[in-house]
Amino acid sequence: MAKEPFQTRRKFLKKTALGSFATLLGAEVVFAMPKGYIPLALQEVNDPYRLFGKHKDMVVLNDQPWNVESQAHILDDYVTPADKMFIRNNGHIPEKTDVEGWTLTVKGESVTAEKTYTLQELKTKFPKHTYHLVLECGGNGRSEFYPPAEGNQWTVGAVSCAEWTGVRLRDILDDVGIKNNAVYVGYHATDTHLSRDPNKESISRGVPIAKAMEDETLIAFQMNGKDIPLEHGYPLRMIASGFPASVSGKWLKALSVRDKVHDGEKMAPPSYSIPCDPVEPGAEVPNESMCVIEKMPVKSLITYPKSGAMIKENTVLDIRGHAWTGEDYIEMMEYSIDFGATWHPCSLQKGKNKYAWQRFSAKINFPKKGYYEVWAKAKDNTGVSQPMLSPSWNPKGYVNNACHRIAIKVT
Ligand SMILES: Nc1nc2c(c(=O)[nH]1)N[C@H]1C(S)=C(S)[C@@H](COP(=O)(O)O)O[C@H]1N2
Ligand SMILES: [Mo]
Repeated sequence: MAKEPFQTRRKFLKKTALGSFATLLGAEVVFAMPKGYIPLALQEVNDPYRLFGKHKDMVVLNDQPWNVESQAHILDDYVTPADKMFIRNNGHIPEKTDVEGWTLTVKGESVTAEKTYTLQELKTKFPKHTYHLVLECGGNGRSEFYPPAEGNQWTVGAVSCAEWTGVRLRDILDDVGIKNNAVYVGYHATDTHLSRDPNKESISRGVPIAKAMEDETLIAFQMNGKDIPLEHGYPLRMIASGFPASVSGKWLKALSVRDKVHDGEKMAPPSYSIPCDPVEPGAEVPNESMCVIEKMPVKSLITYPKSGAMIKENTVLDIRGHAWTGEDYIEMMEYSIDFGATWHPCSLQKGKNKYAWQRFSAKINFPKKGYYEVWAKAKDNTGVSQPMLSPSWNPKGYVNNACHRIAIKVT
């Protein structure tokens, strides 16, 4: 067990005085679990008050481009507030945004005629819908793969579930008129390529036509009842929950309705792709043997308490968190305090709508003093559950849905 620097402890005490969970538990954070946890003192070097107004426990993974991760214990809200939402960029955030003159153009081989809407037209012409939707980066959990995969070393915090308001992509496509041969809808955005080459797009992905037609696939202009924050796509973005969040294009300017799989930037393998057939860890996989990720796997996160909490013997520990899946819904949630030897049910709520995460909670009694890990495991309505170890090693480190675990010490 690593000793904490004095700094960290002092800051921690300052925080508990503000009435955080620790007073409730009579707890103090004494160690870090799981791997990848960054002590408070180091995070504060980032000066978070300067950074997009994000919560001070957010972790900056990269600033060229900006990639900022949340953490399990700050994702406790049922509706993720803007300040606790991870940021994932492939290029530079647009510097100038002309909202007054903002338009969305729908084009491509499979539209009957190209059509352009102003922002105002979009907001007034079509019915508005609000959904509570998970956005999870395909690379969330990458840091746990061995051999390591290159890329942002997300631990567990590249996930959010905010309320998104907008119009259905389907309603727009119906209004434009699309041909029977439509296969895919690709997005085009205004962020700048890392090289600053104006002729290059930083990312231009999209969804198969069936996904584009779903009720919950939105062209959104509000998040949690307000304008979308700039770093999350202001003034317009696509939201297609259930797929890797890379399909949810921010700063949306155009859509291409394609008669083939969209071939935009970062559409083709190895981007957002995994081996079509399982490979051994460390294998080299040619692009032809990689398949683009669609549905995201069953997953869950313990959001309370924070890993490393200490409790007194004979006290009940309340845990809670969220569970979600790329399709259908979570039917059962279980926890273990003996490394998976025995499992016990959690109570589990329904989500507000499809693709919303679902709240779970449990009351845990520990049999005696000592060190414990609480593990959580979700199961969907088709009987598919989460693996306990990082599954299906893949060269780019995507879709790790291993059980989340936190450390607890009973004294
Ligand atoms: N235009 C644009 N859209 C984008 C990206 C981007 O770099 N540019 N990143 C994608 C990726 S990889 C993810 S995980 C999500 C992250 O959304 P957030 O930053 O709002 O959390 O946005 C997606 N949409
Ligand atoms: Mo992502």
